[in-house]
Amino acid sequence: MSRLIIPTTPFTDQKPGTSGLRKRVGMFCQPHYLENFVQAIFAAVPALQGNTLVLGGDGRFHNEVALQTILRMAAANGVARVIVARHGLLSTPAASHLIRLHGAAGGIILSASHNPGGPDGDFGIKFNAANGGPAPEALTDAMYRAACALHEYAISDAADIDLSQLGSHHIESTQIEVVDPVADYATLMQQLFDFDAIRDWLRSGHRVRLDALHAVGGPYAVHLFEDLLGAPLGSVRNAAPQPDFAGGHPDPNPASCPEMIAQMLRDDAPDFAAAFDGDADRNMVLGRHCVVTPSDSLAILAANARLLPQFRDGLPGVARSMPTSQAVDAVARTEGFDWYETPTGWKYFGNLLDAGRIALCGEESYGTGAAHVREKDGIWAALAWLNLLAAKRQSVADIVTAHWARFGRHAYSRHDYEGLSLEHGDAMLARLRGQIATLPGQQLGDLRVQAADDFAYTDPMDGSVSQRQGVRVLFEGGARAVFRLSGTGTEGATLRVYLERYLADPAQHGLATQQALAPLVAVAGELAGIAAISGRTAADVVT
Ligand code: VG1
Ligand code: CO
Repeated sequence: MSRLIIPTTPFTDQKPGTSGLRKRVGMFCQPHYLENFVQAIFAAVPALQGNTLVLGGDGRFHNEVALQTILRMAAANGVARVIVARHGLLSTPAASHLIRLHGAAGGIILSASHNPGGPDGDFGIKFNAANGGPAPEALTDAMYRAACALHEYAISDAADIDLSQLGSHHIESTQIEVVDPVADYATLMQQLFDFDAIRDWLRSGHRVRLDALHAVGGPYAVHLFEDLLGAPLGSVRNAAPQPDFAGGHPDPNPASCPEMIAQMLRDDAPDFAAAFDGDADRNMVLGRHCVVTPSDSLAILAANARLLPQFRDGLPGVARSMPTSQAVDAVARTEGFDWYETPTGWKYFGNLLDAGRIALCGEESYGTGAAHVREKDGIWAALAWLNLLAAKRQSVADIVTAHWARFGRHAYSRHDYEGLSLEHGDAMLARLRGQIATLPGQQLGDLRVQAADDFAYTDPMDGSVSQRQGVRVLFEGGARAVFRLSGTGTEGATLRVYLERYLADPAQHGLATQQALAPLVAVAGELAGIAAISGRTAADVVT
């Protein structure tokens, strides 16, 4: 075994987006591409030297090859100990937990989350800091600077480690420990929820369907829902992780899971269903005849927090990403706790969670989580809902309806325009920004603009400022249209249009979402100049 120094030249496109560096697999397979970025991580995080690193991935194509490379690089860069998941399979929330459990200096997670996998799909790498959370902007900026200045990297020429067996190995003087992350994660979940109550609820004839979409959540879901909670075998579908997610899109939303939605709208549907994404941090929650929007899910968990053992003492506060609906704000106002509005991406919740200002947070993009880790957590969210169902003994649909009756309904939808050219995406945002000053007071159809801005966020804990996080147009009566460009895509630009309308009157609560939002969709399309600039007349994905 020896430590090699390999000369290299920088790749100038290694700037992490909303959640790490995501590119096509082919990009990551080219010589030095992964190595350069990993060396940039070591350069930006000197604390890894002599310390512990957690390592794993979502099992997508190229996962294991990349993990073996990172193990050799960790050894050559002086990491004292690497905790790596068996078979290299580590969900994002479980990675966050392992970092915290072992007091690691950080973790590297190989995932492109909900993006498709396989040889022609996407690959990704993200770094989580010592608190277990995604690297904050200052750190990802430092990685990008290091990547742009790189001229060599260090790597050991040691042989591959057998990741299929638990145990301890060495590369150079670095200890490599292969661990079972499922067991540790399950132990954490058992501390947070009333497993006996959920078991009773299941035993009393309720049925559930969990869907891992052939991604990394499968082994976690089988162990928790079937082994520990006693759901019948087969309750977890598509449980075996596959490198190409069986050709599917591991994205838990109604557009990607039509069969699941169709099943849940039937009279003989299970009582509860949930699906998870590629790295098991996202969740979609469904009941019989009921699709719960992520924004409503967050609000409902907040309103019922004291029924969950984890939140027995109440919530200090909650946070949502800016485009997430204002449903949780209404709960916070009524219940008298603080709420925060942060930019898109889980990294902005970290400081608030660390400081104990919030204990629950979420995003409209099927992400919900709490203070037990520093990532959103799909399986946790499903357990939280099951615990709620067991405690309330009501159906999902009844819980949602009762919530709307109490707080009003925030009808909500996201319209994505995918595969736009970068020029068209930028032109739409520029056009929106150009109107901000003149929009307030304008009457657009039956909507009157109250305020408009380009969202900026000042972190209340460290004072860091994040500018240009999305254009918000707020209308009188609580309606909103929000526009931003995706930071996780790997091709062209994706415009995300987030639409929300507040329906106070229970007589309107039964309205179909798209019908309720139709006037807003038209106004938003005009404001961004979607058809004028790109020729598109409808969104590609509506969730
Ligand atoms: C998307 C979502 C965002 C989420 C991010 C990472 O980002 O909108 O809410 O935090 O994905 O989630 P963007 O920039 O494409 O809108 V995951 O589960 O893909 O790591
Ligand atoms: Co994800």
